[in-house]
Amino acid sequence: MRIAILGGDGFVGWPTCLHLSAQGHEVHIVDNLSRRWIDTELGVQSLTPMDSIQERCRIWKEVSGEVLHFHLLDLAKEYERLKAWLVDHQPDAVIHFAEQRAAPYSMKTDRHKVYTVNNNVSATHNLLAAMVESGIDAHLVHLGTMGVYGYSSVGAPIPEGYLDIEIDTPTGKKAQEVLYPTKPGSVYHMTKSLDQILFQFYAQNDGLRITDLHQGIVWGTHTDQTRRHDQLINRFDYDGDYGTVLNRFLIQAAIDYPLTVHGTGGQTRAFIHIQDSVRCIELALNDAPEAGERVKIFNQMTETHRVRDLAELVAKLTDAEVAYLPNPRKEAPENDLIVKNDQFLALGLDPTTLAEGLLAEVVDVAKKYAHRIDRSRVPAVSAWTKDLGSRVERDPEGKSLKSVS
Ligand code: NAD
Ligand code: USQ
Repeated sequence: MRIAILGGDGFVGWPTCLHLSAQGHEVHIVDNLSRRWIDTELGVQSLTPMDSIQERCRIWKEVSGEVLHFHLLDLAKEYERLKAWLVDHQPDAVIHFAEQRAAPYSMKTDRHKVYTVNNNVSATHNLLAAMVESGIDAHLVHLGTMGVYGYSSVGAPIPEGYLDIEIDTPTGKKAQEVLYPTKPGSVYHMTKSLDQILFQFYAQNDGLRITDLHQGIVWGTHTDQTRRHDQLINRFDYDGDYGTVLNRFLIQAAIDYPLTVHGTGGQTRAFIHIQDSVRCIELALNDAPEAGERVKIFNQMTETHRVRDLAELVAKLTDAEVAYLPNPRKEAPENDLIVKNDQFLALGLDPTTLAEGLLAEVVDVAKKYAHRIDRSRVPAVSAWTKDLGSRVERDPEGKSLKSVS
């Protein structure tokens, strides 16, 4: 297949490009490199030394003999170029990662809220309109999030996108299928909820073939392909805005920094290893809906864990200390989460679980590059509201942060 990978320079996008290229697909990376600019804005860098995208593509050609094509294009701001690109390249599939993906970044200031909504919603809508207008017949696979559902403890498993309900009508009860109600917990997660409505409209109105992957928190760093050469290494975010919880605990353990549990750590979240993430995308690509079919929605996760249990697990493995800190986010102190992922299991996903070997691999990568870590950027200081912000202090050593009683 000829596959356009939008956002292919990112944390999930890059290993996906390598995985699909290794399978013989013709891969085109489309990215505006905004994520690299955001590192500059925040004054942080990936734990791992990332080469330029052009250099990464050159190394992949040397290692595998396969060509990766790179196109610098902003989906949100360059609608006409995007449309012309689709007409010129006629991809069979489009994988859409190209959004601002950090909840803390999206809540930093009003400017960051506006940027996240403008970037993410415009990117998705421009793509949909351009796909219709260009007349290409491509399967669109979008990376959405488990966070569209919210994390309430309803006690029943979260289904894969749709909920069967009964409504009362004057002539009796009628069955209906609706999108599972959204309850986003940040401006970023809200943009993914808005994306869902855009997909529903374009599937029903224009017959676009769309798959939306509601992904959990991705952890790990290496895949089979990124291990093939030092310069193919994936990005690894550790800072308080872009670092995600399990990866952060692992690097914190590696640099002897207390594990930063927010609140009581009672939040339960869905997780997936990066190797499974790229495999799921491959499975979804090969299971495209027909034109006129409703949007296919998969829950792309393999297990759920409570944040404090993860901290205890990492602490046990590495002798790290655990710090219970004021939570900068507005979120339930405790929640349960049961999630269905039957569709991927039926398609052949063999889940990678939180094996000690894989956890240790991330700690080893972090130790190797520990000299690149700026400890002052570890604390999560972006607050959901001003009063929460006043409780959060930045301390490079993580020692004097106020603890929650
Ligand atoms: P990332 O920030 O590392 O990568 C996103 C890429 O998209 C970057 O290379 C960025 O430059 C590019 N991009 C952003 N806006 C663009 C635009 N307007 N035009 C062109 N390119 C643009 O993020 P990631 O961790 O790789 O996540 C990829 C996708 O998966 C995101 O949509 C995210 O919401 C979703 N997701 C990620 C996780 C996770 O844990 N990382 C979990 C669930 C879902
Ligand atoms: N947390 C801590 N300590 C930390 C960092 C986070 O306790 O040092 C807590 C947070 O308060 C939250 C949970 O861990 O309760 C998860 O936070 P996170 O930053 O790991 O994940 P989140 O903000 O939800 O976002 C990440 C990705 C996003 C993706 C989402 C999937 O950045 O792109 O959509 O995971 S999900 O969480 O399933 O919605």
